[in-house]
Amino acid sequence: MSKPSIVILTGAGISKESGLDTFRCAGGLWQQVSLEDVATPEGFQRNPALVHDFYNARRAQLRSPEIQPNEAHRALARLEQEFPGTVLLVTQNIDDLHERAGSQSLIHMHGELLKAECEACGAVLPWDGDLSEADVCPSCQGAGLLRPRVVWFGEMPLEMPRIFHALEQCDLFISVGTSGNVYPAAGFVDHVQRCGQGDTIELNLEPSEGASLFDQKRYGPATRIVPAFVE
Ligand code: BJW
Repeated sequence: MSKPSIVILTGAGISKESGLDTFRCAGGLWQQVSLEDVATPEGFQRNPALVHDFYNARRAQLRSPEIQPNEAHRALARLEQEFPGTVLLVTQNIDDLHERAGSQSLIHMHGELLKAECEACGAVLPWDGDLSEADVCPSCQGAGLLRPRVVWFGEMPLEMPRIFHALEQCDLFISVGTSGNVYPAAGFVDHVQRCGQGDTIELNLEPSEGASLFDQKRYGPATRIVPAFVE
């Protein structure tokens, strides 16, 4: 890829109007389940069945016909098509709505719901059905060692060197639909301010934790403010 001059970070807020719950909004996922139980390696060790149930239900929901990319996902895909080679989309979301909208220059820094990973051999496999302790890794035949390909608290997010490099080089950093509660993504705006030269803009329903760090801010539902910003 040539130098990405626009880096876009997205979070759960961009998929909210597609019908997927956010984590920290009223009624969000962390009010439905305990994050210590379902989003930490320790929780998975303690009770793998509970963790598989949580991700199996989210995988089934993602595959249901009601869940489709929305105007905000489509606007970001158009931006990439209009300026080929200049956009890097970094999503914290594990859904596949950006891909389905047409984005190609995309990093899933917190993993992908439709993939499994073998804890024994490290193989990463497409996985669109239920996952359980009975499943066997097709690469190494290890049983009971497949886990969702997602990044839990205490684990290293994916492709961090590439992301930090892009943040340092970019002319514009756009943050969409994220609360700014979870690091390292919450620190990207600060990284651009300290180590880069790009302008920074927040597009969100309401001010995030790091809102004061952004040069510009626009607030409202993603399906309204993202297309308006891109057009
Ligand atoms: C709308 C809308 C609409 C609603 N339109 N907007 C300091 C430095 C570094 C690390 C740490 C640190 N302090 C603590 C840590 C450790 C920890 C951490 O951040 N803890 C915090 C709780 C403090 N971080 C980690 O452990 C991470 N690993 C790590 O740090 O490794 C070491 C490292 C250090 C330095 C550099 C590199 C590495 C791993 C974090 C893994 C997070 N995993 C999860 C689960 C993934 C799988 C799954 O989906 O189940 O990721 S947790 C969850 O939170 C998920 C999300 O991606 C993530 C962020 O949530 P997001 O997207 O912001 O959603 P919400 O719900 O919080 O916000 C939604 C927003 O949308 C709101 O603002 C709404 O207003 C808005 N909204 N409707 C527009 N219609």
